Amino acid sequence: MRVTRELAEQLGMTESSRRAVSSGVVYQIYPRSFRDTSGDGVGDLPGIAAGVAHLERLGVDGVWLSPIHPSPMADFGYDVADYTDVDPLFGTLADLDRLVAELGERDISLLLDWVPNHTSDRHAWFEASRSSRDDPRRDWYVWRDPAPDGGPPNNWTRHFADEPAWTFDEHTGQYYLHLFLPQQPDLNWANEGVRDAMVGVLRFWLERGVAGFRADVVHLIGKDAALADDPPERIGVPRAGFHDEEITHTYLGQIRDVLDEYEATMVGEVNLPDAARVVRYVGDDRLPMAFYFGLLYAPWERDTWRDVLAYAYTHFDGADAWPVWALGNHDTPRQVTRYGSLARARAAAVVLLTLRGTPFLYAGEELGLADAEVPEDRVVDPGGRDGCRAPIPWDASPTRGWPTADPWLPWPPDTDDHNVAAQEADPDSTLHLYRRLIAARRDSSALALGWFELLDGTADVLSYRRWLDGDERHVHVNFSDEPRDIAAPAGTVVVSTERHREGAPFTGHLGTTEALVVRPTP
Ligand code: TEU
Repeated sequence: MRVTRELAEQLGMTESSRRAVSSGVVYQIYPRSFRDTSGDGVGDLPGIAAGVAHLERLGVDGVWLSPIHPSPMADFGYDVADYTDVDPLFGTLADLDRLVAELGERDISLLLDWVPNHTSDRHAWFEASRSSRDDPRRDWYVWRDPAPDGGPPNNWTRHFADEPAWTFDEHTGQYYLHLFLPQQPDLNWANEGVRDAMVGVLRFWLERGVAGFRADVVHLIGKDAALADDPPERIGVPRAGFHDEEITHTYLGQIRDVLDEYEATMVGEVNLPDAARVVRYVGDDRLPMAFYFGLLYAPWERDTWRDVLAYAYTHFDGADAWPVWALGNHDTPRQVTRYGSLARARAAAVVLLTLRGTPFLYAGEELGLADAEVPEDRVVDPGGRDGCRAPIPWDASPTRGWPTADPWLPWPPDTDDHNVAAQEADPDSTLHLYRRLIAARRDSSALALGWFELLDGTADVLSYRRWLDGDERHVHVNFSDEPRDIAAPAGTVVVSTERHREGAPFTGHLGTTEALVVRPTP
């Protein structure tokens, strides 16, 4: 739902919230896996353009692309070697321009992935930086002398392995910091040249008509100059889960000024477990919005979901911040795999698409995909995340609508039923459930913009209401694998995981793992 300035004013929304809401429902594409046109078994930009009709029918308002820039692919694009170009694997700048136009014609905006914390070790900035201690780019990265024993400068642990976050550079005799792979050196945001260069990167893409960005691990960019040791209980814990420095908010202020010039948006990946910390990254002088991953990491348990929602809204509503929710992404096993059943994944989708906050979908979840089983000899990701990155099946043919039957990763399971064409043909499919949910959200100001309040519900059933002015919806989710009857206000079923119930009166009965949206009787 697009929110004009006038409507935002009427509703008393902050500018940050208005811009966040305006991106509606966002669909994440992992470009390697969406659709291939070149025949090399890796998805590409013309492939995404060929798939826009699917996005339009789904009804999404925005698309976020995981990185498409030139990269040695040590972390599959999250190691950027050039921020202002497109990797030939994915196509050309002209392909990107065409995609922006194709999406724009359908009123879908494009968000790129901006990776501000680190570059590739093959980026020209890092090659210069490591060439000599006197190079003007030396200070663009975080270099430190060895500890007195010759070991790393502090006890920080990197991601993806229980190893130091430092690599020694023989040539210049110092260590450089990398919170992720050694091929992903951390930039030094304390250096003004780095900040200006990154602003230049944002401008480059905003000038080309991009609507905004997803900012990769943006909470990591500020570093305390002392780089003090972690306390003993944190040794071995990668920093991305707790690193939280005040100075980052100042850097985000400079970023926000640029976004504001273009009326652009940004969603920060602030991977902190405490919503109270995450909201501090959101506001009119910092990020327009930030992911909150409380539900992404929650097991399929009614009490846990209830607690996460209660705590999150206390902090987000309390700070007048608009949350961003996701149940899947390219780093996390898919919902069907995590919860252990398609029925639960479908019920979870009802929650995702009826929350207060912007929902992000991960390509393939609308098809009910599970993770691919990746045999050992085909494992490619250093972080063990290949399963959720399997290619999207477009039909049931041997090549699943791709030019090759053997793409870069194995297919997900059950592609006979779980492909775009088959799901399209079956009105009871997960794809149609997602479409009905997105349409219901668009049709109801209570669902799109309204307030959130938990209702009492019965054990095993999560119940909440959304409302705005005269519009109201109730959501009931049966977390148990048996039917449940609850005492709830009567109304009409608007959307259900059991399609045959839609349009019928709601009397408090919920089938096995059923989730539904009710318009209460006034
Ligand atoms: O992810 C950050 C992050 O915290 C993840 O490493 C996550 O904790 C892990 O994957 C769980 O298995 C972002 C990107 O989404 C990820 O793909 C990149 O690898 C990472 O940053 C480095 O850029």
